[in-house]
Amino acid sequence: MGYVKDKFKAVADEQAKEIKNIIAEHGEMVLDKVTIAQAYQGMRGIPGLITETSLLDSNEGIRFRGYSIPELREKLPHAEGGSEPLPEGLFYLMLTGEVPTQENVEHISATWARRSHVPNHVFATIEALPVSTHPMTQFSIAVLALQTESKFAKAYEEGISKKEYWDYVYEDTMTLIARLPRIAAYIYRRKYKNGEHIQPDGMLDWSANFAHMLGFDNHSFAELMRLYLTIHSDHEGGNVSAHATHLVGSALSDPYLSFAAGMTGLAGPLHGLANQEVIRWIEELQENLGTLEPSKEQIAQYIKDTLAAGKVVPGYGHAVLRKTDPRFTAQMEFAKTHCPENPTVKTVWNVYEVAPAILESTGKIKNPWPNVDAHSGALLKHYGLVEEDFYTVLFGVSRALGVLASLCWDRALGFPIERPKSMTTEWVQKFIAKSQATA
Ligand code: HAX
Repeated sequence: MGYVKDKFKAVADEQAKEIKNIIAEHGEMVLDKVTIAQAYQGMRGIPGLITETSLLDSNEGIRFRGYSIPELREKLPHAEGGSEPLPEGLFYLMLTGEVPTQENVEHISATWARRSHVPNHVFATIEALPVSTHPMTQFSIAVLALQTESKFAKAYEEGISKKEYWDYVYEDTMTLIARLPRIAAYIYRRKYKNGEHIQPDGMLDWSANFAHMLGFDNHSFAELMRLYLTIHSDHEGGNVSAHATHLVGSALSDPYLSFAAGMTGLAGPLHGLANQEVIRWIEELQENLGTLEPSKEQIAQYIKDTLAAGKVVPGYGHAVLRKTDPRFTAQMEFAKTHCPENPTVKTVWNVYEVAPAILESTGKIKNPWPNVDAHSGALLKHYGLVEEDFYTVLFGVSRALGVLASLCWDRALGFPIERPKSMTTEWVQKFIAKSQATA
């Protein structure tokens, strides 16, 4: 076994013992009540999942194993000459609970580089799709095509003990993460660069190699990718992509199948596709007004028009967060250092100044503050990655780190198949009548 895998197994065994005790001693403790409104309205706030990799506080934002994003930017190892965290380090942290050393991170970079070869049939599968196919559809299909490589599926078919599930899921996780940048870059170059593909450079870290294969070899863009791939990785367990991966994985579908489910969820406009929608919305605003830097008054009017047309203002609002998303702030800080004069970046900042008050004044939007997707497009456009319908694929590559680390945990902790109870409205009506009769 590799030493990261050994370490994960040791930490997971300890945690499994801990959980056994918790269930034995406190298993009957009630966590919260569940209301009828929650059952109808997206199960908001119902504590019904265990996800070890990160925890979301509605006011403070995400913490990965207890570390906030500013702390991660400082504590996780950086690339030589860089100052942004390497996502390899975050993966190690999510998997083991410990901040990695430079050596740990280099070990993961090297492991992923070694495993990054994508079989030809995956490229052939992508090529079979019309070039016009949305990149997220191509990406999800490519992940499914790669499922032929699943060690878990093979081992399960041959017959393995439950105790070994985690091992094969771990192996699939490492291979899948290693190959995603190559697949994503292939889709990008196929769709937007006349199929002129760029071979991987095994000497680069995971993010810099991805940037290189996309066709961006400058230092500052590689730094953006390191930050981007770190901050989009995980947002505790209840969001659509994480929950879908976890749910499908609970049926013992292998990591490829489970991750593909997560990606089809990420492709929704209320979730990951919002990053594409945000930049389109901003560019429409610029186009309609005939200026790259509309005034705050013009922006305010445009927001009101968007709301009046019955549309959402993309990049704003969140099901859990109630303050500015620290992932937005991290990108804003990056932009202040690298491209403070970019007009689209400045427009993003001006939207941030006027949108919350307008959204709040509707009286119904619970969180008027920006989320992660409000900023990313402007940064990517600045560096020349202008094809916004590719943006959610970048998000997807990053999201693999969190949801697949969690899948390793799910199997290491022996979590069972997920099966919450559902009701019909007739059942709810009878329940209300019965409760009122006994009251
Ligand atoms: N613009 C306009 N209306 C909004 C809104 C926004 N940005 N955010 C919420 N609302 C509306 C909702 O549509 C809902 O309206 P109805 O009652 O008429 O149905 C009402 O306000 C209450 O919604 P909420 O409780 O505040 O928000 P939800 O938890 O239901 O939804 C969403 C959370 C993120 C889906 C929502 O805020 C939204 O649609 N935002 C815009 C899309 C977006 O940015 N999505 C990305 C979220 C982050 C993420 O997952 N990234 O991948």
